[in-house]
Amino acid sequence: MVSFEILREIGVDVEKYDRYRGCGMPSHLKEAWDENNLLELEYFYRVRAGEYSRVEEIYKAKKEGSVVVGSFCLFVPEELVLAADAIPIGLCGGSSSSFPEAEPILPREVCPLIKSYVGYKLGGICPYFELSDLVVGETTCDGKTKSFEVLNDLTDEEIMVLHRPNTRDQRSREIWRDEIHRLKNEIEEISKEKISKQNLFRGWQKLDMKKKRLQEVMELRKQPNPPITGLESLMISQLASNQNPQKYTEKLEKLQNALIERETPYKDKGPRLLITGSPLVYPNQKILRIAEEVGGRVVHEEMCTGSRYYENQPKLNENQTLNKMIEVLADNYLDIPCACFTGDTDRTDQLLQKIKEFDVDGVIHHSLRSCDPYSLEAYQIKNKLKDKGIPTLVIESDYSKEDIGQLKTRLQAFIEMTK
Ligand code: BJ8
Repeated sequence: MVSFEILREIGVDVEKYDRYRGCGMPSHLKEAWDENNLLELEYFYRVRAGEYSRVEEIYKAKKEGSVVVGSFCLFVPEELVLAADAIPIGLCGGSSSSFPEAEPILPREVCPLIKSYVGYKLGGICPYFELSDLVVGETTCDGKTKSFEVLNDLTDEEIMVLHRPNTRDQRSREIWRDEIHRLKNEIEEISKEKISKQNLFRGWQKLDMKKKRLQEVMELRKQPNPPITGLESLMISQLASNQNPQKYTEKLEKLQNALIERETPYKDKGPRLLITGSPLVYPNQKILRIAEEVGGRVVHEEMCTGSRYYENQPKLNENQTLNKMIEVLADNYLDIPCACFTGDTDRTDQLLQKIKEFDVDGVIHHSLRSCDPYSLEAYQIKNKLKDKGIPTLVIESDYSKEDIGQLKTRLQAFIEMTK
């Protein structure tokens, strides 16, 4: 556990932090651990329970001159941050415990993810926010875009906003490459480190190792009897963007070896499910947890806290110029299959490919309440999957407990139908 002295020193409101931190080990995970414990999963459970925090490690690194770059979205390339020997960190945004801080300011119906991170910052509750020397936002959905203005107005946080185009045509690619150059310049300025092609390549290598390992672990779920549950997998993916890359990769390696020997923890052969849509940000596991509690086996998460994070890694090589590397990086990031794009928004083909690879019986399309990009694409995706004979359940939810009963009923009925 991190000491309150450190938290106080970095600017966290310790009293609120203590009151609001709701990220301890929830009972469903404790039960899962008691039933299926595997030594190689212990690290992930402990991080999930808030027992191992990175605050102290980052605090010490900062004392030695490192800088921290916080972000909320996959569109911010961690490679550039690592290239400057800086620390990339995903910021808090998955819990309703910070809502009371944001509610007096934001409209009632705003997306819970946005309400959550705005609340974390306004309340001074997220230590990673307070440790960040640079916070990078992005123009993805309108809610996020405007929320950074609110934070800029109400806090002393200077948020750099990356202008992500809404399409992927050539003109948009040029604009986006310029934006990535702008980010590189900003990181160089705050870190006082010049990003050379050598250190960009090294930064990329670190990340590539981590993402490849994560992908290999997740692909073990293609087996008829997956050696790891959806709940365990989500817990691991949710931690991917804020753990020490080297340590996380080592833990994944050990886990991968252990999973090769492990028998499936699933007691029943329930339908194999794929979940797609808005991200399930730590510690939110509601939908996936219920889907497995009522008998489903979630074998793939097509979301930013899932395969969008580790798939389609850019391929850099040492013979490329720095400009070429940045171009490859930028193009690759622009290809992240987020529903915020228009023009080629049809993500159905990619989903169909995954449905085949993971032998999926049914799809859960999840959107966070008030999330327009995902709730609007749901109709399109459901119809197209229906034409291919894939049952799809469209669910809208938030961070509250109020809809648990209703979700159980709907997921149970869906699983029965899929069987
Ligand atoms: S790359 S999915 S992390 S934008 S849920 S705030 S879209 S209203 S999170 Fe996302 Fe980047 Fe895309 Fe991934 Fe808006 Fe929807 Fe809220 Fe969202």
